[in-house]
Amino acid sequence: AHPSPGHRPSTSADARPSDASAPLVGVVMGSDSDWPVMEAAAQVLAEFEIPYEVDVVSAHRMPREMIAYGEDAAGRGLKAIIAGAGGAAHLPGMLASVTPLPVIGVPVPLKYLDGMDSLLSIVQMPAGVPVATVSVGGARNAGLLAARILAAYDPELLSRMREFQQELNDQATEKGKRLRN
Ligand code: RP5
Repeated sequence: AHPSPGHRPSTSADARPSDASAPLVGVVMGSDSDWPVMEAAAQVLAEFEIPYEVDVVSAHRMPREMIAYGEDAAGRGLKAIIAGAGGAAHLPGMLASVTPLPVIGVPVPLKYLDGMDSLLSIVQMPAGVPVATVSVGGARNAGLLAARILAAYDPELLSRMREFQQELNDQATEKGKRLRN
């Protein structure tokens, strides 16, 4: 069965690289309060039938577990990590500091500052430790970026990505047509 949003498809304990359904993307966040934003990343991974896992790994409230998650991620077979956090959003950067995998950061907007605090905390990384930062609340694009990273090595996924892009093109073309008529 393919993962669906809201469903936790696997845990770090049962994920093994040899398992065909082992997660390829880790979707993590600083708190379950980030889930309403982060759900869109999981949703699009499910649409592309990419196995993923979901977890809360707080940089500040559970630093040891957070470091262990980053250190173990590649060995467990993950190919990319999507990390969302709000406010003093250190999770994506800290994970990037301990994993060789690509990390995609999602700035989660909180009650104050419109997510600018989250954005700047995630995007302004020191040289040598990259985090691919999407827009504030841009979890769907984070999922799509992870899909593209995997698609570069997976012809079948690459062709699904091309179809997806064609659909976007068709939809935009259709909107223009409706406006003109
Ligand atoms: C951050 O603090 C989390 O990523 C979340 O965006 C924010 C608030 O967390 P809660 O107080 O709602 O658990 O670390």
